[in-house]
Amino acid sequence: MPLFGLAWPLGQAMLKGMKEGWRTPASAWSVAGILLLLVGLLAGNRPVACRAAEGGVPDISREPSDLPGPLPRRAPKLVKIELLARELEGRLTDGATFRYWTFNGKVPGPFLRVRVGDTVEVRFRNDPSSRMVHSVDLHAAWGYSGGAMLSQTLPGGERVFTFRALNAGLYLYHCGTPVIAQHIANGMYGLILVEPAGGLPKVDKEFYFMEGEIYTSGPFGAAGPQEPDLAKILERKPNYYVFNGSVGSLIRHPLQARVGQAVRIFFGNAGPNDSSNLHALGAIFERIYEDGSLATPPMENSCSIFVPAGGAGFIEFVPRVPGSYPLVDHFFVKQERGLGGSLVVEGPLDPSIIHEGKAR
Ligand SMILES: [Cu+2]
Repeated sequence: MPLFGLAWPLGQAMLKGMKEGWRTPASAWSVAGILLLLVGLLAGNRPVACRAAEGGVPDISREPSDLPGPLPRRAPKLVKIELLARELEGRLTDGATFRYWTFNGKVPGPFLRVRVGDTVEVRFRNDPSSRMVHSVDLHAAWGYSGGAMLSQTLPGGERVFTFRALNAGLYLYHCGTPVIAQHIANGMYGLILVEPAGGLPKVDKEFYFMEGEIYTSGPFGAAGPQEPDLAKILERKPNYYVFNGSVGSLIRHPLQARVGQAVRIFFGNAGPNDSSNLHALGAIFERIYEDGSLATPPMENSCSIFVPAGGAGFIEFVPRVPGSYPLVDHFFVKQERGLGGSLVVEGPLDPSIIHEGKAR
């Protein structure tokens, strides 16, 4: 069985690590926990017995303006974060649903915002209705697989761990439960920003969205409830590419700004397999923070940002011309598989920047 074939070596590696001494009472996965995790993995591939009605399925996509604002200037402090693993049927596209695995019921999970030096207490719960073990691996945390070793949680359970945010930057977080690629593909990802001591430069508008792949039992466009398809994940053959978890989410809820406003977009690529080449047709990104790094000066003036699978980055620019800017991955075939969004800019047009016809 291919699934067990993957899970078994992972379990063995964990047991080996425990024997070699990195185990502490607070950090170890118990042998019983690993066995339950494997049971959960196997159970997770069974057909779903109970489905939500097609008409009443929730929209799991987070709106791109749904993120907390900049932190006030302050000294490092204790910050408490709550994450809830929830599995739920959601709208994938018109006429099709998908059984998502989420943080807090939305894709991506909440935008987490802390300051460098903060102590971050993470309370991780797995909803009683879940059928899988879940966890969280925050790339902003040092050690213990970013907390994944401290947060493997059975349905109905709760774990708490605490880390100190040592390195400023923008980082991915994701479920760290094997088969990790499946937990990511099903929707368990988000971003955490560790602000530098002085914060980021002030802008007028901030947005947050992520690209991801979805692997469904039926082909692209198939109607009805769709099951996650692990075999297609392993073959790297996604049926869908999406922004914020579902087809058309950033068209129904576009990014909105005005001419002359300073805009910042926090962008992550969940993958789990493919890299991303974010581009907005007709826009030029004026500052590009590749790999989410705040330790080096941003690159200036580029039309796209490259984000590897599991990476994050952000861009800043001032829209100069009103209109609708399609948000795409310049690997354009993805647009034929569901990807797409829109930045809508309102305001006056300066025809000296662009106009139809001969130069005036
Ligand atoms: Cu998970």
